Amino acid sequence: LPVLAIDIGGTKTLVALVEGAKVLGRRRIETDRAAGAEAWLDALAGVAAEWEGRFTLAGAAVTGRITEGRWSAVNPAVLPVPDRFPLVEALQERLAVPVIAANDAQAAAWGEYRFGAGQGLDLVFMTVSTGLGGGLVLGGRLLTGRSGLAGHIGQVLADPCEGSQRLEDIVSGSALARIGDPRNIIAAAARGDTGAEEQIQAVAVPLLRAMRSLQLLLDPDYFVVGGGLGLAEGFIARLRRLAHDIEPDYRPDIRAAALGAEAGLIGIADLARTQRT
Ligand code: BMX
Repeated sequence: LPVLAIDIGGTKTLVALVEGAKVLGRRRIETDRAAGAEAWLDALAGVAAEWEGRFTLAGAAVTGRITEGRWSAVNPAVLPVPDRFPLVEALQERLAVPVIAANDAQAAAWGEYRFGAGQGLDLVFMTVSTGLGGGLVLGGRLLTGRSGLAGHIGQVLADPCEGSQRLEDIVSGSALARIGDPRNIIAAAARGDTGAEEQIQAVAVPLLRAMRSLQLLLDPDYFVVGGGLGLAEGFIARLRRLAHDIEPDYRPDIRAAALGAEAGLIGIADLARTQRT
């Protein structure tokens, strides 16, 4: 039976009916950042009403962390989620079916492992979107960690020896948006504009350095990259080009998310079915 899958990000919310790796129907709404959690859930429940009776389970992949069914922001600048919001309970009230929840990048990592780019292998998923998210599937297991934080690569200090900047402050759609319109910058770089190319490199180089560190820490089979900026034209090709300078054993093998923007939806639907979180 299909699962109602929800993906709440810092910019957009997706609501879908998912069966296996197939998205039977999908709606997109803007995440009204100022409206607050109750309003976000009301909005998505309104959309889900269209499929009432067609699902008996729901899964929510969300930006931020999940601890015992409660939702909190790790970086409120990505989305101002209230502290320890009872997400699972609040969704169960609205949808009247059992609900599971996980971090968005963790869910996407699982989706890619099960149905996408990384089937059966150790993978690190990274989403370069509003923020910078990450998820780890090692030895066939999705790591969520002691308190839901596992995979939060965006929160790692960009330079552990100096300052308190997080990697996400440099590597994310929001970081690029501080310089200019990300769409324009990406298009200009694709045309060969050197200024725009430098601006994208300022994102891509520190991301690749983080991947190199993770390669040494976990030695995964590959890295799967998703997210609006991650999947933008030329971004992964650029990462791969930069990776040529890394010696082969340390070099991350980088792939695009095979499930694209639906990795989180498909992953959380599978987790809901198999109750893995
Ligand atoms: C932030 C953090 C992560 C999330 C990542 C990508 C919050 C609200 N979010 O690092 O939990 O996975 O952003 O999120 O603390 P997105 O909304 O950009 O997809």
